[in-house]
Amino acid sequence: MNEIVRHGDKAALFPIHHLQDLKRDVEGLKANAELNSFQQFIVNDLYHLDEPQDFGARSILIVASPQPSLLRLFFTLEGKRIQALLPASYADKNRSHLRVEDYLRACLAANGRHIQYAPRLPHKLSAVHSGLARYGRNNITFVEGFGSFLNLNTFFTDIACPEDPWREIRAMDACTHCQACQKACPTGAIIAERFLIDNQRCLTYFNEAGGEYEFPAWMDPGVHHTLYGCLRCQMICPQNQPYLAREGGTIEFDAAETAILMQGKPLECLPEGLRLKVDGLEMAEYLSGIPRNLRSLAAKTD
Ligand code: B12
Ligand code: SF4
Ligand code: SF4
Repeated sequence: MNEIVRHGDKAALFPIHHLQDLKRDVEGLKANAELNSFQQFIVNDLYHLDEPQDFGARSILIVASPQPSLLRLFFTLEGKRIQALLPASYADKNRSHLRVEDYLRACLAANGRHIQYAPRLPHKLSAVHSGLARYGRNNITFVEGFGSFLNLNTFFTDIACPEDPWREIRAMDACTHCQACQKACPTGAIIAERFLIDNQRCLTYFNEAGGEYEFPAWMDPGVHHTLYGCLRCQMICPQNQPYLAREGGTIEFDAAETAILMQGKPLECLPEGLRLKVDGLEMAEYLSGIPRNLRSLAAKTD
């Protein structure tokens, strides 16, 4: 834990037997909540709640790594300079667990202990049960000192867990009399009647999708503000106000680079300079949707 704090992260550890409780939660959700097809896919196919076979796991470690709030990207399309925000957590999405794994392995190797990345555990549910985080009404989790601007990573470990921090899931007290995120959600994904959002209305669900998908007809063209992802329910949240000013910087894509990105080609087809820039932002998996998203942003600022 000292090592984790030394690296600027926060974490909690809970005994492996709570995997059964996570399973029960998920079964309860399946039985009691009306899940849309994407939620059914997540709970049935994406989650993987079995113990690793390679070593005797004794606990689950959940690590929160703080991120800046956003990055400001600029593109030049048909002579016009367009701003596209990027939630900064995307730019560290796949690397954050490697960084955490690196420093943890170095520290644990001396004690003969193991860790194994567990990307298919429900991160938010684990973080909230462990006491590390609380749910917000926007269904994103908040960690004290970080707000909701963070990446969560879970790991199986064979570290003994002398204390059991497990608790019932809770929303932030601040949500009791607040509906700011619900009102700010541009697509009506945050619902007044129930806590679980309709993730098939979340702007992110649409703008992370591949270029073969168009935005639905019901979506207001004015909603777009990011290259992908969405910041509305996080930026409006009073609990995030102390962290908003911590931006990750500005990155410019000139007219030639924008023109190449507008072709929607994969990473390996990009010239080296642009490839490095795209890779640095972990944008590779979203390249095919970028032409659609940039066109929508350009149309908006007309
Ligand atoms: C699939 C996915 C998506 C999908 C679906 C999101 C969704 N809300 O279902 C899409 C592509 C839309 C998406 C969007 C985003 N995502 Co995402 N996503 C995931 C992923 C892979 C699984 C999420 C999931 O389990 N959904 C299924 C639902 C059922 O689970 P849940 O949201 O936890 O729902 C629980 C609550 O509703 C609770 N509940 C129900 N009733 C009640 C009542 C009360 C009172 C309480 C307290 C709780 C409660 O029970 C449910 C679970 O049992 C995780 C990574 C992972 N492996 O966990 C990242 C993850 C959740 N995403 C993340 C992020 C950052 C985002 C975005 C902010 C990206 C952006 N736009 O910038 C948005 C946020 C959208 C939102 N409001 O949720 C981060 C969250 C970090 C954080 N601070 O919490 C994660 C953890 C990735 C990571 N490694 O860091 N995401
Ligand atoms: S905006 Fe208000 S209701 Fe939404 S997560 Fe933040 S405190 Fe909770
Ligand atoms: S990320 Fe955007 S679209 Fe999704 S719930 Fe939050 S405000 Fe709504």
